[in-house]
Amino acid sequence: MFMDEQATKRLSTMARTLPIGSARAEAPAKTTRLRDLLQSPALAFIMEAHNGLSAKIVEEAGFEGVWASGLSMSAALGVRDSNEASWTQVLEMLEFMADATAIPILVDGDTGYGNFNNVRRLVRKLCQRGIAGVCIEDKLFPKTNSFIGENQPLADVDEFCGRIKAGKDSQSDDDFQLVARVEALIAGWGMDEALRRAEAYQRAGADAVLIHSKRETADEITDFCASWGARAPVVIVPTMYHRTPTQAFREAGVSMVIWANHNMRAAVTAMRQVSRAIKESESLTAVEGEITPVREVFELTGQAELAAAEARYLAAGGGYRAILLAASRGTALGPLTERRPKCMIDVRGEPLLQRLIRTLNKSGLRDVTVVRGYCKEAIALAGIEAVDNDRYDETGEAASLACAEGRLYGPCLISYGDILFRRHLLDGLLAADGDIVTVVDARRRTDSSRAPDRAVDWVRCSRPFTGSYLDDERVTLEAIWSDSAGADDAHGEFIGLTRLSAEGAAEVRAELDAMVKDGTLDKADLPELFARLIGRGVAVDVLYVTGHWLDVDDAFDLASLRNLV
Ligand code: SPV
Ligand code: MG
Repeated sequence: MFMDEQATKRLSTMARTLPIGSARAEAPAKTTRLRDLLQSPALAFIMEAHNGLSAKIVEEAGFEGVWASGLSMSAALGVRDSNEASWTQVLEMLEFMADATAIPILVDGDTGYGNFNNVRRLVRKLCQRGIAGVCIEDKLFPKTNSFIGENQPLADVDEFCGRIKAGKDSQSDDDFQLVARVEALIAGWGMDEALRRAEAYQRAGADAVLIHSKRETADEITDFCASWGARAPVVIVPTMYHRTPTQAFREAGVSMVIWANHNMRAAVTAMRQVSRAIKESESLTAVEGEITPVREVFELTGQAELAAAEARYLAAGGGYRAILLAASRGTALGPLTERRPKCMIDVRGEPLLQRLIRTLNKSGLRDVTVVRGYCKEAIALAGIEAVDNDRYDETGEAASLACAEGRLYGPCLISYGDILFRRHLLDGLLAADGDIVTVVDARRRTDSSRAPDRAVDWVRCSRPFTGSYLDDERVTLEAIWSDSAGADDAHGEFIGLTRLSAEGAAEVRAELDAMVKDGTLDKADLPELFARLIGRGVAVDVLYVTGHWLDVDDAFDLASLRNLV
């Protein structure tokens, strides 16, 4: 009985995965998890996937395993389920699926792509690529899908047993699973033949048998299970008899259900709908709200992990992406901004934004995204990525930042596009601890070099600036507000330059999403975004500086900038 063998195998796996003296158990191998799913008395479910993305979605949905369907992988490649895709092309696909997921994959190996020799090589390669098991069917290469035609020829029993033995002898992992698929009912050879074949395949070393039926009811399946008993785990594919309640499979003693092709078919339905809607409307607007946001695709494919790795492995500053908010006109600068946004105002022969980007580049930040809006064509600088906020007239800084949300995967730097700062200030910010760190000018509140009626973004922090050499205590943001009057309780001025780690960027994305949902995004500026973050309990660290930066809001600022630079 297979339960006895199971106990023995389990002991051997424990010996492998728990070295003597080890205090921590390693996660069981994918092969072991598939074996346990097949041998457990509970009914297990695995779900079809046909590439890395769909495999991730299967895992995300909570399934314990993936069925790498031959039909679906072929269809995804645009070919028939008749071995038109070569086995190495399938192997490539499987490698992406195995890399993308932590759950076991049972591969539909069709007939094994030939005779015993092809099965040997297939199993060796599957083990090398981290696949947990293979299912081979007792038909002939090239195969035909079981739901096409009648009286498909079956393999000779002894020849097929040779394929099974060869596969089992070739596995490099003790727990790799070989499932033998019995097509006798599909081919119309009857129940006795199905049982005879299942028995032979189990004796040849198959870890489980898959009994396939194309009837609309599960009678054949339940009859097979009643005669088969518990000789080996039974796997089924209820595509045709989908109306049968799942409880009937439990009661029949089935071990595993394969939901065989439903992600591929769902994708066909969704892709057809979207393609038709876009073709007819010549616009994306109707479908945009109905489909997965690009941001979620980044999340699914692990963009945040890459951003964290960049921070770890690239040289200082090199892992950072800068997002510069440069969508507004700068109306206070009058005719100077008639044909260009204020960030492109000439400052002694060079646009302000170009100077800002040069400072970033010198500190190793070469991945620069500029959010454009007013006179966007005027921002044509080499080496930047442009993202447009075409609603710049009705929206504010937070909405501009949200336009770059696809780039907001940390570590990153957010800056107003109309400020300039000394490089040492940027280097200090890049080196500062914290997931969200913003620069505050402690000197600003007593500065008299600015237009008197100008609104300032004031901040209050956990403690004031001291300037002491010995003072390295953490400072965090406590409040932020705009006011044109002097603010006695402020500790300094928010200058619009902030560093985010990957985690900090995730917090900012979450806040922007919340602002979209509650309808506050369009009108909000950056200080409002920060006020919300701290209101939600997110720590915002402060890096105090005393000067060495400039912003350009009006002619007053521009005059002092031109004098200085
Ligand atoms: C597959 O998913 O490719 C299968 C199952 O082999 S079935 O199409 O039902 O035969
Ligand atoms: Mg198949």
